[in-house]
Amino acid sequence: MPNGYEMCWLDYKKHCDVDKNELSKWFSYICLFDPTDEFQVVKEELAIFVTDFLGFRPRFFKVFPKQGRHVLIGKLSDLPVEVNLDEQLSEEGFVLKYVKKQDAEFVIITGISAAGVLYGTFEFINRVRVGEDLRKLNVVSNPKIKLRFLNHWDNLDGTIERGYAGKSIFFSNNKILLNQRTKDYTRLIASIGINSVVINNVNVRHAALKLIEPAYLKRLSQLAQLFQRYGIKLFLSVSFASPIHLGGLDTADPLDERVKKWWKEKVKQIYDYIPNFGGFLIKADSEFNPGPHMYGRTQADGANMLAEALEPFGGLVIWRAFVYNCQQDWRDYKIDRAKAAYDIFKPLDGQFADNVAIQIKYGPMDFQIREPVSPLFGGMEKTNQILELQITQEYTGQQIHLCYLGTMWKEILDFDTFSKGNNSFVKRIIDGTLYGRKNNGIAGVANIGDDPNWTSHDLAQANLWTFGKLAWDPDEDVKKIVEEWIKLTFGDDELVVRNISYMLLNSREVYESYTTPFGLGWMVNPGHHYGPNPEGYEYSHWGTYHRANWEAIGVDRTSRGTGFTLQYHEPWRSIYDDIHKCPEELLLFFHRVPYNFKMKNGKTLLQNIYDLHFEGVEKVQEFIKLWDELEGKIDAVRFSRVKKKLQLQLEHAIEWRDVINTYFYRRTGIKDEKGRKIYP
Ligand code: GCW
Repeated sequence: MPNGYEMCWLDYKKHCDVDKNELSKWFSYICLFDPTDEFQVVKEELAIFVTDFLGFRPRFFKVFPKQGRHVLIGKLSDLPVEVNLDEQLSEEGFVLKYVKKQDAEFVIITGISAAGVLYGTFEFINRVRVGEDLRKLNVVSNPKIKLRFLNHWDNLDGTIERGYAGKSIFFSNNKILLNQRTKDYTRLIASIGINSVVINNVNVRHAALKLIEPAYLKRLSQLAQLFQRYGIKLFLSVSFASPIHLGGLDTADPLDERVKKWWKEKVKQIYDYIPNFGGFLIKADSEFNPGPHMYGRTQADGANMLAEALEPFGGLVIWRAFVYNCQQDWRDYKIDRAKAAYDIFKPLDGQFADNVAIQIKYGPMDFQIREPVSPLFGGMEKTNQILELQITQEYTGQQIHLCYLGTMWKEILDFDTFSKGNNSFVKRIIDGTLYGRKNNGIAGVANIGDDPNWTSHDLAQANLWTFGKLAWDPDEDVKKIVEEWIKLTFGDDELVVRNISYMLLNSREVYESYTTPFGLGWMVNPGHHYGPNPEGYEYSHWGTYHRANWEAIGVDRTSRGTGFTLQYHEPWRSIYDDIHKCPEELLLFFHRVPYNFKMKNGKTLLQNIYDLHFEGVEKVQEFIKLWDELEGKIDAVRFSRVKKKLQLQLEHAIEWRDVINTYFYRRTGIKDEKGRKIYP
């Protein structure tokens, strides 16, 4: 750890069982065709890799060799050999290919752009590390999703909203950090194909309001340059009320000419400093942030005004759909927070400018461990859409609990909205194919901080890795993604791969089982959102109620209740509407259900809740057993770090189990059939 932190899957010293002598033959002579000098970072990466992995410094040549084995790198148009492609290459895509030419053998890394070649280099390194036969290399890979975003919720004082892995790597004491770690961060995320980054919190407060002032723009331009070398664009979260805070205006009304003019000048100034600036991410009219509703204008009025300012420079407006009334009265049974985003945005479909994309949280509420997929995805055919996921584990165990999210994300991506008949999957909306739109994407709220291992829980690195992999290719198999990560991170010992992949792939269901059941959500301590509190949000203004009484629980969101189910296309509308057809894992999201309701396994709802909570704790015990089997097979530092997390998880899972079971027992007076300990 020369710099005081580790490099996750990019630690090239960790390795699988490969013949390094054989491999060295390929790397002693690397041919790099780089007429416009764009491949500095490719060279650097290969140099780090060969030095750390094979133990010598590679040399780079521009002369085409006639014999021997070589790595050959360059843009497709610059290569001295012809590469036949089975598939068309897109701008960021790459090719890895073995070619034999007379007495020489080559593994070729190529693409159309420098970014493509860089992605190819990372992929090539990964394949070498897991021992793939280089003579069989034949890969054409194009990213399916255009905008692959990380959103950081970092504040300028160095804190991170919903961050569980230390302090910000971007900001400290209201200053922008730019150091070796920034560069290594950039390497890490470029290696998983991220091409867009928002570095600051969507809640733009205090010093962050001034990020778009010259005092910060200068340094931001250096950061943007670093990002650019790795194919990444810098975006900023800005306040909709900036014309008031920074421009001295008395309004931020998007239709006011002075406001429009102010933004146009501001955007021009930003591009003077940062010519490749990506654009703005906006949280407007949401949780006390200003927005167009304050002036009686629509979300489209607000977004389009900014879009007009950014358009001449090719900039984008990423506008969040997380708009709802957070000042609700719990006594009001008519209003349903789940309906808000659709109600507000659906009528505006078709009104947003082409350089606006609406960023939609995966579920209609807020990143719970189980929610239905937001109906808004199927509701806006004429609008660019970005799917927002939370990599940081706000409601999913805060990087204390093992909770691998790839399995959940896969379900979301594979969800069929039926908006244009069968196969109208979310992944086909955000890859642009279903609605034929251009500026679509996927965004993950980052789970990293300045902890030595970046994510606090070592196994939470798998979430970041998986996010990148699914953003590149939402059709990729999660099991494969997980196994590759394990091999690159912990090596390829069979037991290591088997146990860790079992733990990861089952962890979401396990976490779900001992926390809130059947899509109910919440039940957490208010504010920090950690630990069980069955009525933590029951009488608050946030609109997140379960309304448990002595005989039933859940909110009726059917056509007979709040009408939320009507926002879905058929057949979902009818399926969710019917208590007997509704997928059971979402039962309490859609229905108000008596505790003695018979579920498909013949047991009552309540007995299922009890059972799941007991079983969940047992599964955590099993995880600990599986982890213990790996002692000595992975390094002691990470072994014991994860062990400690698992022990804490067990302790806290027991707390969840007992609090939730006791809550229901006290509400209902119904005993556990199996007579296990529930506190009276
Ligand atoms: O879930 C809530 C979080 C807030 C967050 C907000 C959002 C950044 O508790 O911390 O604010 O969502 O997504 O805007």
